Amino acid sequence: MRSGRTTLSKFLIDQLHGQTDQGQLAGLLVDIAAAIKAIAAATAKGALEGGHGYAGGDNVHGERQMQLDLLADTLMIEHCEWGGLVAGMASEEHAQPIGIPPDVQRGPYLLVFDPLDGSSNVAMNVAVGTIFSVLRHPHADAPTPADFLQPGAQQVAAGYAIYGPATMLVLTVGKGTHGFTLDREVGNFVLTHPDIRIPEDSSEFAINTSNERFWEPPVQRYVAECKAGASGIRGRDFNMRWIASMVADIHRVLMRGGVFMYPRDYKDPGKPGRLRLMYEASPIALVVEQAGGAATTGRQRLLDVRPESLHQRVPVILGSRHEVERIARYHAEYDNGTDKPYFSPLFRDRSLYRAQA
Ligand code: AFP
Repeated sequence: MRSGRTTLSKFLIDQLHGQTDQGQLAGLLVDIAAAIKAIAAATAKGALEGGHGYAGGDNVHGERQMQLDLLADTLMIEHCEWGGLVAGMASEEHAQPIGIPPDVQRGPYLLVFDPLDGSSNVAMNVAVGTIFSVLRHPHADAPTPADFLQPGAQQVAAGYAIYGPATMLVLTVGKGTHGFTLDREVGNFVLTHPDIRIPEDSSEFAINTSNERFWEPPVQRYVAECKAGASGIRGRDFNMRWIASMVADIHRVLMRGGVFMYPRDYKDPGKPGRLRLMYEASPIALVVEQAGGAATTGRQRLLDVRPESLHQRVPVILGSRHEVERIARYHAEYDNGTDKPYFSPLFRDRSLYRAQA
């Protein structure tokens, strides 16, 4: 690594050295970082400019769109569409992929993003974030929606920004996970958290326990064992955190370990999970795996899930490797009927719980 402060650009020159698309991938990540700086500036204004309220409509998922959702979405598009580096983009805020302007050269990448994750928390001044995923565009023609439907393992880069007390950018290009802090005076992202490693063991879990009655038995079993603490089979006390802003919950897991769960539940049987595969689960799964953690639906490695649609939802369990492996084992034991009689047979056989991830 070069001497002095390592800025994002310097870091990318070193990380991507020798890669044939070094300049292009670095260029796109720098464009994304520029968008993130602009979104950071907008979120930091708080209510001062009156732009933090409800935008007056719903997005494609029927969720209330906040003014900042729309602004962040526009900023991502504007910063990334002109560089000749993307062939198309897809955003949580758009039903269909976003084309690039007709007079701009098509680039080799597809960019998928959630412009402002956790935006329902903005009014409470809770940390929010941006999540992004970079895929290779598989051919030279204009992309079709099907071109975006690549499993997370094929991502060439992924990451997130967190707009907290400090703005941080955490990313991976498949060579570890690295964190940068925005130096606001200078306007640079500076490498402050090289090679983040998630501890393999942890005594902290994050889940919205108000949904407990809707969870599948393996998740109920895991959380019940954590809550039993030192007097239960885990033999130690666990702590719980839930910020309800995925990026903030994930950032804590990266910084000190833990397991984050938004599992399958039957609150709304039509949805196999709350979080979206392509611009929430897959990019975060790559970041977590590259930091030594694990990421699963409970029944399948998240990075192996092949998307069937752009806005597909998926169960998400990720973080400290040994805890995630335990939860995956509980799912397997439940599915093949070898788990302890933790729940009554009547409960076990409910068909809703038998659906596959
Ligand atoms: P918003 O972007 O609509 O605020 O949703 C954020 C989120 O998808 C994710 O960041 C949280 O983990 C999750 O919602 C929290 O959901 P609950 O309110 O159901 O706990």
